[in-house]
Amino acid sequence: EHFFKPIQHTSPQSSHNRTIKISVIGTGNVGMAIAQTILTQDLADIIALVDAKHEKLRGEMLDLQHAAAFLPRTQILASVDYAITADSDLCIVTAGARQISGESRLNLLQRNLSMYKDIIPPLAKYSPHSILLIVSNPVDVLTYVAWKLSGFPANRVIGSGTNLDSSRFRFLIADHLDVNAQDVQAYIVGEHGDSSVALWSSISVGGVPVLSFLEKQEIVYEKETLENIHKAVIESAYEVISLKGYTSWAIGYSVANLARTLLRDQRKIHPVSILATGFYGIDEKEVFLSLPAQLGRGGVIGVTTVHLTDEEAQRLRDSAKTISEVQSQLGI
Ligand code: 6V0
Repeated sequence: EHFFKPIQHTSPQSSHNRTIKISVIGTGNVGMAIAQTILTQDLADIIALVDAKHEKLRGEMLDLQHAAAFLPRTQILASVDYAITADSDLCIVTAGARQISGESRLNLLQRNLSMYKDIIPPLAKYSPHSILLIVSNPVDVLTYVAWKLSGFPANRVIGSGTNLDSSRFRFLIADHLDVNAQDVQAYIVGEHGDSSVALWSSISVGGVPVLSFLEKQEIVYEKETLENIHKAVIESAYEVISLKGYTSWAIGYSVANLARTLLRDQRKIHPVSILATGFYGIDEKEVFLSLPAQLGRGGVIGVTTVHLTDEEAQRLRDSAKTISEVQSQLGI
């Protein structure tokens, strides 16, 4: 019982309101950018942070809590114990091992796999109805790993995939054409990173389809420009990492945007990593890669039937095969 009572209560305090809880696993650069964007955008009532490093975790929690006077009221929890994630609506996993110089990608993946064996089962146990949103790299394979380790239905396991690549693409097209990036529709699909596939025919600005316009006018030069923009997208992560050491703000906003669509049932279409078997001729049994998917409160609602050229479809199927081969070496 508190001595100081600033409020004289007129109704019993209720705790039965439906709360939205988001857990963020891994409080490195990426996890904290996501947590802080979610906080400022008022997307959750409770944010639970989990990391393996106790001091760092407590430091991040206190630092965010100290901003309470300027933010929507959100309870911020932090612990190395997964019990604090109980009853999450959404679990976002950004924990990842750092690549040791000279280390192969497969070895890095093996280390992330063993990390995921410590992370995913307790998350699934404490929040059996949650949606899992995977961010750690290689995101497509780790989304598959999370699906396997959680036992969740595939519609509730999503990788952030090419959502970020697509927003980089939209920014660069907007910058080139001097328009607002929100008026640019453009999708990059497939594997997150080097072998991603830009869907040229999906590009439109304010409803004007760019490719068919250029083809009608026979403007070859501009098509090359678009291809160079896709190359720039692929290079942009490397560029940011070489300049500042890591990427954080754009992935923070892009994941917060996914959280909003999922938890507020916005039914928006996002290019994210989902179980891709059966779409666009992909016949590998258990492969996750990014396709334009409609998302809502239940997770993945469906996949849009965008037009793919034969070459684009072939590149998607090649990526599926590569990912599947990597997965077969994991032994899970
Ligand atoms: P970071 O700053 O090294 O943070 C990683 C965090 O994970 C650290 O705080 C670690 O303590 C923590 N961690 C390590 N092991 C465990 C464990 N077993 N349990 C809990 N926490 C643990 O890395 P950063 O935040 O920069 O990147 C995180 C991951 O996101 C990496 O795999 C990146 O490659 C990936 N990204 C994915 C992107 C995408 O578009 N999908 C974009 C950017 C980064």
